[in-house]
Amino acid sequence: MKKPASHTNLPDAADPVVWIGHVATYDPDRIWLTDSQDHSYADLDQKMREMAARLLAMGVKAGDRVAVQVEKSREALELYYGCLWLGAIYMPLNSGYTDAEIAWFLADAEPALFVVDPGSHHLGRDVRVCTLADIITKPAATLGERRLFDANTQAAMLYTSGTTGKPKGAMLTRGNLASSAATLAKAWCFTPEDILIHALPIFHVHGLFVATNTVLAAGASMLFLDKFDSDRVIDGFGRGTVLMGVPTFYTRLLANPRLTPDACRSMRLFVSGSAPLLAETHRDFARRTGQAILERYGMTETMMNTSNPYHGVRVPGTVGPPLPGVSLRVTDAESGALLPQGEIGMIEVKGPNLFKGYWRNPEKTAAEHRADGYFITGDLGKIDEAGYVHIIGRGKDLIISGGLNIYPKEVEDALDALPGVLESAVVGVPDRDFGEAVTAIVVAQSGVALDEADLRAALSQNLARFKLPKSIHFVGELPRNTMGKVQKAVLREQYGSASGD
Ligand code: MLC
Ligand code: AMP
Repeated sequence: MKKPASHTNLPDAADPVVWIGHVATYDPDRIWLTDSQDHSYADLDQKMREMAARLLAMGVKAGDRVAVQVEKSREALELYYGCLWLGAIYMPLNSGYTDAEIAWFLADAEPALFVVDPGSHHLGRDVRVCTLADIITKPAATLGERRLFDANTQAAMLYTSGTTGKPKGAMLTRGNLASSAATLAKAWCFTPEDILIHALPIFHVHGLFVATNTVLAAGASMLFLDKFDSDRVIDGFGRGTVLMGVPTFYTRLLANPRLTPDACRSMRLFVSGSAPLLAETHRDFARRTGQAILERYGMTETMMNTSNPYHGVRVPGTVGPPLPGVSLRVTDAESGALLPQGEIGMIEVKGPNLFKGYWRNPEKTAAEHRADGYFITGDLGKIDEAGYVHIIGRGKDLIISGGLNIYPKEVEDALDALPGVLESAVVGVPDRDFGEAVTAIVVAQSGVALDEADLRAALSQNLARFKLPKSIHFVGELPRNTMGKVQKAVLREQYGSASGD
């Protein structure tokens, strides 16, 4: 007899591997993922074990890093779960990263294996490089009993950049993945009947953990699209029930005349996160579809922190109260003193969602935590009388474009290194499509005439395309305050009108 799987009868304190095994045992034919065809939980359980057995045969052990830079595919997810089975650390990398960017991650993480797409220019590097097909066609080793790992064991490593210095590897534990997914499955009322429309990339917390693990925690299914395309997503609304997206998904859906209440008839939940959702987008979407987007707030180091309620009022322009188990406070950024309710300050969080620290970087780990264990997010906000968190701005110099983070310093350094560039400043300006658009203001060396297209082409040698400035302006000098610091607010004001029209 089939026993329905749901978050109410799944084992507690489990992790994604246990959830997969549980559904595969009790409801093996239940669909896990649909791409060009349906794949059941029993298929997934088998593929996960095969991946683990093949990785083992290739010499990968628990604790080894497996770096992965591949296009989105079901096999990539099976590799991720295979790593979890084995206790290897899954390390996804943005498929758009250039050679120069990749070099740093490989040197820092020292992976045992680097998995790439066929034809990748990374083949032949100084690390062991292979493709997914190489793994899948390898003979498998015999898997013994599955080793049990405690919640504090590292499961994944995701690199995040910073205002200064090189990107840091955030060490996420099995407990982080499990607690976050279990909390979200409950908070967002997932059941085995849910079908998530998955249109996010799978190299970030949002698409890789929030989306796929919440589905597993509920024994639900997903419709797996290779990328976001508003028409294909609207096609999916006919049988999907939940969409998770960044705000750009919602502005692009609104721009599609096929978005109607009838088109969304099977959908019960639209979630937005990774970047601020304009209150205007929230209201326009509600007007067009009759559905209130549920906005939540998270980050790589903290997984999910807050969420508007499933039952209850979803307030546009807020990210809702802290999720169960998460403690959140607002402090004075300098002194760390707690601020009275309603005042704007630094958002700090603590809970089972918090990462283990930065890879081989205890100084940075310590610098971003308070003595009592709270993580300093770098986001500025306040808590209103109803307990809802409002994100007011960022204490960190960061641009979020279409849900992807770009640190201006990295783009400025790349520009300044180009011949003929004296100095540069990079700012984010409002953009209808991406929320914020990377804009560069450049001063040429005396007597040199610079060309925008040439600069972009030169930058693209070293920077992923999403980091490239959408526009470059040339000026004689940068505005500076009396301390000599570039006045970015002045530049944002000056170059920030009507972008993205
Ligand atoms: C693509 N481009 C971008 C871009 N995405 N430029 C700036 N910002 C982006 N986000 C570039 C492309 O390289 C191309 O340039 C040009 O812009 C147009 O591309 P496009 O075809 O319009 O892009 P598309 O493929 O449709 O991608 C847009 C997108 C995608 C918004 C659908 O970026 C996306 O899926 N974003 C989601 C990111 C995400 O998952 N974030 C979660 C982080 S986790 P060119 O020059 O090549 O022609 C996190 C924690 C949390 O933050 O809380 O969730
Ligand atoms: P990342 O480092 O890629 O994980 O990005 C995390 C950052 O995204 C956070 O620190 C916030 O600045 C931002 N972010 C995530 N969700 C939201 C949201 N709902 N509203 C505003 N900013 C958000």
